Amino acid sequence: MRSSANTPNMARRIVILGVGGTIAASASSATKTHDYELTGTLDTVLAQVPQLGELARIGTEQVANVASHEVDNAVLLHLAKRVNEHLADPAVDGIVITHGTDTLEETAYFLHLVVKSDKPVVVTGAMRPSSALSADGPLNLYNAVRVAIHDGARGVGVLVVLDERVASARDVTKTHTSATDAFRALDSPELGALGGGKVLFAASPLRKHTRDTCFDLQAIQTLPQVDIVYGYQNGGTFFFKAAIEAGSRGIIFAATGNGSLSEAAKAGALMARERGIVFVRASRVAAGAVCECADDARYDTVAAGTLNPQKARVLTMLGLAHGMDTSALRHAFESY
Ligand code: DAS
Repeated sequence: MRSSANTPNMARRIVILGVGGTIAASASSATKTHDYELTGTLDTVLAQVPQLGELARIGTEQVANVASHEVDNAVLLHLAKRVNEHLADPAVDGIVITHGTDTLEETAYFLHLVVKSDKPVVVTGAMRPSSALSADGPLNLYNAVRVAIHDGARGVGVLVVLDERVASARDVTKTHTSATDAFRALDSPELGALGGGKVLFAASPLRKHTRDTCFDLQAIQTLPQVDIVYGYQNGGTFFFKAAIEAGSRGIIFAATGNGSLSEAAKAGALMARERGIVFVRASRVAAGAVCECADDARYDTVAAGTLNPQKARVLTMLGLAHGMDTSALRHAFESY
């Protein structure tokens, strides 16, 4: 493991962007770790971690204040724009984002694909509300800033820091509804860890990200509608029809196993492709890749590889926004 630049650095300026989530929430008692409300703001969170001022010079902006299951494409685009604007400022050395954990991985992967800078971008949150016994938010935020001031966080894309783990936004996913170590990378090594007062980087992402992607938000104002249909026994075609009728430009099928297409899903794929709608085979299984197979040629579908359905949706939205067809999307799923 290599480690360096672990010391506080008051020459560095880190901007913390608040989006909301449990880190800013509170419940009616200290023993209640569910059924809480978003009562605070980024300022409330910062007040719990005065030690941040010993790590770097801190700037703040409340970009939104919502539970992350309410984050929509408009919030996503606004956040990404603000991240790029802050990073273009030579006086800013890195960004930390506080975000709800439910859809944190989607926002982090979106930023991983559209941020145009080598400067560190670290996303964090909390599994327990700020009012809880052993609330995890304050230490997660402190650690996120420690990672953001570390030289090893430059040029490695967007990082997710929770529970003393450092993971790539490409690979990390929420694996537990309540445990503080919910965020894990299931198909690749985590990039590092925090321990013994240090940030220890151990790996680098291999796929393209940030400055090396073809995605440029300056060219787009909105993201196309892409929806996820879940696979299960006895599933029919009506969810595919509903997505098509609702105006989806892409359908992600969270299929069983290795992206298996049931007869109903094959009919859904044919209906979609006849209308020019992209159809991506992902999997409801937590780990492992959905591999390209003969059905992709038969039904003109795209295999999601190791992207889970919610991240496949993010990549498909960006691909469609940049005019990609099925074949270009296949390439994107291999590259990003
Ligand atoms: N309230 C949920 C959210 O905003 C959960 C959380 O943040 O942990 O995503």
